[in-house]
Amino acid sequence: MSKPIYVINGPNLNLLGHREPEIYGHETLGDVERTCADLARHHQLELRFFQSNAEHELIDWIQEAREAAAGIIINPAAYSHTSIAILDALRACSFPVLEVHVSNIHQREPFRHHSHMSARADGVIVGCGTQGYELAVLRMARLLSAGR
Ligand code: CA2
Repeated sequence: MSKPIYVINGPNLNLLGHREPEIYGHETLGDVERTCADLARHHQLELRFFQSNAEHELIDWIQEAREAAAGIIINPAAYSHTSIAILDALRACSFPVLEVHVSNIHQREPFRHHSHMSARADGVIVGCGTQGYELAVLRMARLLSAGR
């Protein structure tokens, strides 16, 4: 049995679809999980979805993924802009890491323009709405089938 892809979501993403739809759209994280799980299945991939508001939980899941997963898709949310600890955890992973942001962080406040995670990510998907997660699943399927 091949290893799953960990899809790790940071603080406040549990509010997706419930608040600020003009920025983040109407889909909930549950909707995203269902759509991506179906898409992943078509590509013979299995997903495990996670969300936490706590930085240490995100780090624990990344460390768990080093042994248990074939890759990580991560939206670290606001920790993207602040957390060297999450960057360090991702740097300890030797499989593909894809970073997703629902909104276009480059069109928003200057403090959102830089993500520490992008220094490690093998790809970054920004401003494609919640479809960004689907694009990341497709890219992960391609990277894994190419053996990268
Ligand atoms: O665009 C993204 O995906 C972000 O990672 C989302 C983060 C934000 O801090 C980043 O700068 C960009 C915020 C996630 C919070 O999501 C909410 C959803 C609905 C209502 C309130 C917050």
